[in-house]
Amino acid sequence: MNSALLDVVQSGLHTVDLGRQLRVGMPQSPNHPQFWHTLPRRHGDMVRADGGSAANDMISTGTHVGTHIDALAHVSQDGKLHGGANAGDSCLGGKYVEHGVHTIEPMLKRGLLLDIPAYKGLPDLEGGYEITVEDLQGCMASQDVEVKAGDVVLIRSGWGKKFAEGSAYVGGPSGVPGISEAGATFLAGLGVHALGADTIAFEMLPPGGGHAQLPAHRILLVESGIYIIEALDLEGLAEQGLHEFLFVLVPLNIFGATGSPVRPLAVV
Ligand code: UVW
Repeated sequence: MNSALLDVVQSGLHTVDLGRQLRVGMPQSPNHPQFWHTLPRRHGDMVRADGGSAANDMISTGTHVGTHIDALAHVSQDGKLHGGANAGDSCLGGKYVEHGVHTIEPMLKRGLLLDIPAYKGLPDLEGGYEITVEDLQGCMASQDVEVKAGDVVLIRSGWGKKFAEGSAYVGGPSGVPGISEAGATFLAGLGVHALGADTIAFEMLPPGGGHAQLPAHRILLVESGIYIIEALDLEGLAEQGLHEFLFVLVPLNIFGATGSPVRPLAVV
């Protein structure tokens, strides 16, 4: 092991878990198959001669459930995936060979938190609030951070506090705060590697509008090749005032999948 790296590890690293716990009944987008977890074999069902037994469980889940990453294959526009590939032709035997989640390299990147409510002096943002380019620029200036090409930028709205409230987190009548077309275009122009947020669909959902239109998904996944990470827990970073960190994320290597549950870490 590289001795400088060993020194860093031995000196002790502080990590913040940015992933949500996966639990049956947790809030999730109505667009995706529900998370389910069962225990087909309990202790005692098969007991070995020495008295030992093993419990084994099983999960069934959409890949865009809990904290997760969207692969570029997740969204098409007018039948085309990122780079112009025909979405129909790219799906071979039910697997997106070209832009599936297996094509996402493990991420060890500079991570930045843009804490929008802290910048605006609010406890959190209202449902349906569109985070503007001015908000993003003002927040960067107030935090004294400059977004650079290759960064992973996490946008906090404060909406993540509603995760424990179940359906309130999903939005519905209230909508959900987030960036929209202008914010996505601005951030894509900075050359970021991935963007994330503490909400269910990353981008602003208008009140009552559900997931009818997702312009930021189109701009990021289809037009720009930028990954999206959703349903992050950003409260720990905000509470500790951590705005810059090593961002670590490893998607499950599921061949041809459109996304993957993840448990990202911020390391400082
Ligand atoms: C939404 O529900 C829109 O999330 P995802 O981007 O994972 O489909």
